Order: sequence, then structure tokens, then C-alpha cells
Amino acid sequence: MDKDGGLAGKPVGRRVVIGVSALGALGVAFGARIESALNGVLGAISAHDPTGITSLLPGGGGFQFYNVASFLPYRSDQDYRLTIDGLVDHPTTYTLAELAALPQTTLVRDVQCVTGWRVPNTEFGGVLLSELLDRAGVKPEGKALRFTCFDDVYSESLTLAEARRPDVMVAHQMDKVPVTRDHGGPVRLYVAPMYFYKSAKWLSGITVTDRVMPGYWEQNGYDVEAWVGRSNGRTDAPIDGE
Ligand SMILES: Nc1nc2c(c(=O)[nH]1)N[C@H]1C(S)=C(S)[C@@H](COP(=O)(O)O)O[C@H]1N2
Ligand SMILES: [Mo]
Repeated sequence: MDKDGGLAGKPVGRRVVIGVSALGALGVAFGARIESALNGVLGAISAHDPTGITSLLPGGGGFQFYNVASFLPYRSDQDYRLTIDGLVDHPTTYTLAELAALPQTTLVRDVQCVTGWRVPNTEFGGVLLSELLDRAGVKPEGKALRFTCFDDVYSESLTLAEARRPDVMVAHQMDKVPVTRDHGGPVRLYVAPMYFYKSAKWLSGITVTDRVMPGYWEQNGYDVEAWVGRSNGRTDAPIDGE
């Protein structure tokens, strides 16, 4: 098993193996889930499957919904807030309407989970992270970003240089409709060049820090630098500039 409890069928790095032992206790729970899937309740569990196992079964494919919290987070469009703070000149809290009123960008890329499933040509719409950083004004000591979520458990990180790339955004639309609750709505991060675990769902906070603070999965052995095809034991992809 790997991070998501799935059987990726791809080479994995040593750090991933460390992550698996850290998740040993969870493996027991996953075992029970697999058993129920095989007992014929696949439909019921697939919507909340953090394991990715269902993608390997007939009818699988497309997006898997992942959620490491023990509940399905919810914030209404009206109540949603995104805070940018830390090493910035202008700490700011945005409503969804305020985010939607900023310059908008769309990106069409392949979504790639580190466990192996992939969804080609997925469109994300929202605000470039660089736009939000420019507005907040990053102080000279600011070197990295820490992302937090209103599930109160997930976190992620990027270096400032990564965060300023033109293919990294705060997304409130996915395939031309609002990001659904299951996909991390109203607003999630989208880091197109990296494995999908970098794309924090239910995004609520962006804090500029003086160094990278490894996120949820990275504390369990996954690579902080999660370039698709060039991390987590893979070396197959060409370097496409960063
Ligand atoms: N808050 C939060 N964000 C998260 C996760 C999560 O469990 N919680 N899982 C990550 C992983 S491993 C993947 S593959 C994608 C899955 O996004 P999806 O559920 O929209 O398919 O979200 C990422 N972001
Ligand atoms: Mo993932």
C-alpha cells in the first residue's frame, strides 16, 4: 500500500516506505474497507474512499475523493473566508465574492494523483496565487507558504518561487462549475505541475513563512517537492522549468 492505501503499481521511493509504516495503524482500517467493497457495497464507500482502492475495481476511474478528516467539511459560499497572513505587508481576508472579483485565470491540465489515477484535461478557474501574493506584499524574509484547511487537519506547503508560477492557483471553479464540496469547495488550491496531494482542498489559510513547513502527507514520507514524474520515486518526466 502507499500513501492513499492504494496499490499504485509504480516505483516508490524509500521515503514512501517510511510513510507506510507511519500509517500502519490505518492499514487495519483500510483492510476492513476493502473487505466491505468486495462484499458489494462499493458504491456506498467509493464516494468517501481515501484509499484509492476503488479506482482499481471495475467501474473505477475518474476522480477519487480524498479526505483525511473524519467528517466532510462544509462552508457555505456566504461564510467562506480565505486569510493571507504571516510575513506580508497587508494581511487580508477574502470572501468568495471578493476572490471572484479579482482577475481570473483558467488552466487545463491533467490531474495526477501519486497513487496512479489520472484525469486528463481538467479545467480549473480562479485566481493565480501570484496575484494574491502581490496584493498582500511579501516581506523580504518571506520564503515559503503554508496552506491550511477548514477540515482543521490537512496542510500543504510551497516555496515562494513555486507559488509564483503561472500554473498555481486558488481555484473556485472546476470544469466551469463551482468546486463541489467533495472536491474541496468553495475554494481549493490547484498546483498543476505537482501531484494532486499538493492541491489542498477546503482552503482557508495561506501563511507566508521564512521556511518550508512540510504538510500533512510530507510528514508521512511523501516528497515536499512533488513534481509530477520527477518525485516520489519517479524519474520519467522531463524537467519543464520551474
Ligand atoms: N484538505 C484536504 N486536501 C486534500 C486531501 C485531503 O485529504 N484533505 N487529499 C489530497 C490528495 S492525496 C488528492 S489526490 C487530492 C484529491 O482531490 P479530489 O478529492 O478532489 O479528487 O486532494 C488533495 N488535497
Ligand atoms: Mo492523492
